[in-house]
Amino acid sequence: MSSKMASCIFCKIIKGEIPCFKLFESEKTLAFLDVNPLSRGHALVIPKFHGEKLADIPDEDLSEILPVAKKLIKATGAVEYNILQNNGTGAHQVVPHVHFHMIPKPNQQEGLGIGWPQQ
Ligand code: DGP
Repeated sequence: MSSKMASCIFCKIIKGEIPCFKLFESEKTLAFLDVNPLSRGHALVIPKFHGEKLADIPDEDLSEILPVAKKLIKATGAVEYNILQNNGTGAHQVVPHVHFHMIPKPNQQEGLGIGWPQQ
């Protein structure tokens, strides 16, 4: 394991060393609530493969990302939303492990209810 991986906060979440509110997990993909949400339901969908930028991730490790983001946004009930992915500090990337933000427009989360956490 590289030292970058060992110190990566999202790799630690994947390994269960740091807690998260998990929304979806498969062999290649994890989705969980953002600790600092921009709106209720703000989630992160990440490949388990460690890479800093989108171009570092093999295509097969990205295959579930958008379908999972789509499922999550449907679960929130929001009709307007942003799917956002930052690459590089100049592009506002803070955590150096590829992640896609799924950000429902505030006050459109009528679907948030049973099974969806309060934030
Ligand atoms: P970015 O600027 O695209 O790198 O966004 C990183 C996001 O990651 C930011 O919205 C906060 C979130 N985040 C950082 N650390 C943690 C953590 O330990 N747990 C969770 N759930 N989210 C985190």
